Amino acid sequence: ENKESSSSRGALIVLEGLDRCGKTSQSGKLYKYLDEQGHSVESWRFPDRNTGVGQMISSYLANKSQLDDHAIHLLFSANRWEKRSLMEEKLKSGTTLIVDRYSYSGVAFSSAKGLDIEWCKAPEIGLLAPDLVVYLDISPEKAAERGGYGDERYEQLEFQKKVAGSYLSLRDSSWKVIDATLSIEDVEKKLREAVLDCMMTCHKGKPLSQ
Ligand code: DGP
Ligand code: NA
Ligand code: NA
Repeated sequence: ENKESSSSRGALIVLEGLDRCGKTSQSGKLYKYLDEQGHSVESWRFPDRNTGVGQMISSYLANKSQLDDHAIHLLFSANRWEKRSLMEEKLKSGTTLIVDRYSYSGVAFSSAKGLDIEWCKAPEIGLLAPDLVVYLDISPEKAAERGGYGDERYEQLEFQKKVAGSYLSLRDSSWKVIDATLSIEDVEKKLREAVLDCMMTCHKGKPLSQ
């Protein structure tokens, strides 16, 4: 049984957190659960490395190219902008999107480099506002212990400490914070509860705000 009526819109669910917080595997579990429940749902992630802009970002993250901090910031933002109309289309047609990283990553990672926070926020204005932001909370030290970091540019303890500080300053009361050091099953359960709750609200006709 499909639980959504054709007139109700999908929810924009964003997962945020430090590298190695478990976001990506939790997004996958959440997607599988909602899909099996009969919801129209898609799993997205930013950066989307498949576009032309995404390939420039990917090369930068792999340390294969160098870019000015402002320039890469704008590319990350452009990567979200190039998906905006499709995102709106999906949501309006009733598909819920689970998005692994969004504008908060943009602001948290770039402001951690010392860029002005208001400057960092500016290119994000006009992107669709999430219905729910879930922050998977883990200390930078604990995250670093998890199977070690890969070779990508930002996966270093000292930098992740700065990112954690930036995220903390961005958090507001609308964020749902989940302790990412709980068992995988417990995180999954808490995430499901938060998301199902949000989806009910969206389906009651809450507008798609910006
Ligand atoms: P991921 O594919 O989720 O591992 O993300 C790749 C890396 O890029 C990760 O260290 C987080 C970082 N990142 C994600 N989005 C942004 C963004 O918008 N701006 C900046 N500066 N970094 C970002
Ligand atoms: Na990563
Ligand atoms: Na990730």
